[in-house]
Amino acid sequence: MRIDVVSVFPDYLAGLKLSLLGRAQADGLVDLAVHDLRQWTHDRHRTVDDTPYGGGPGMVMKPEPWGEALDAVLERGSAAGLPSARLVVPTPAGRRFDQPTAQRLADEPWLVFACGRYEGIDQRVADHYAERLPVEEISIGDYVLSGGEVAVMAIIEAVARLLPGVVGNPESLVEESHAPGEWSGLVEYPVYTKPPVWRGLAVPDVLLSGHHANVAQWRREQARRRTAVHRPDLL
Ligand code: 6GU
Repeated sequence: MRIDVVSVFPDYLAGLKLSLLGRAQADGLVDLAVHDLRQWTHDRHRTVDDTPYGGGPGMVMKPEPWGEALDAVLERGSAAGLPSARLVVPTPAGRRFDQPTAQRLADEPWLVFACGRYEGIDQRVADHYAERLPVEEISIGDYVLSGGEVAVMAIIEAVARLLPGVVGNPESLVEESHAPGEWSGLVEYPVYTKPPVWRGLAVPDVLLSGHHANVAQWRREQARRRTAVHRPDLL
């Protein structure tokens, strides 16, 4: 999968070079490029924002640098022979991101992320590109971040670990929270490792019993209990 990210804080995305995602890039499973939006400004102050039409607080990102940036990124990818891109615009006003959305994005060959800052990007940018390719405005939850960078990191991490070969043992994707299949609609059961007693707290006996059916039943009960307490909306 090819991923392009455009941001005024490209260094923010440096974390994507680490851990599982760093390995995925080294292995050639993910080809990730981060671009500085200010490359596509032409004034001395490298201006990317301006006051909102209609008044109100804050600043809005100007459309011209975004147009030049996205044209360049899309042109480069097409020239390299990539099939069509999907543009993702992170915004608290977007559609809520969830595991099915992560799976749907993981099935795409090429994702381009446009990270807004301030009060957001001039709406004409999303509207213009929607005439040229699929565009999705996505929110990662009901709270406000100062910019799209952290949201994009969350989305990319959720998407990349679904790509074949990125997670070493694909079975670990099966029983985790929000996974599709027999565990769908339940958050994950609690997990334990050695030692058997830590600070006076013992690992539940059933997990040491070696009785697989009882372990499976206990885990399902625990997943249901946790879901009822933490996420009654899922039941
Ligand atoms: Cl995608 N962006 C920003 N700035 N805030 C958010 C968000 C995105 N999702 C939730 N809050």
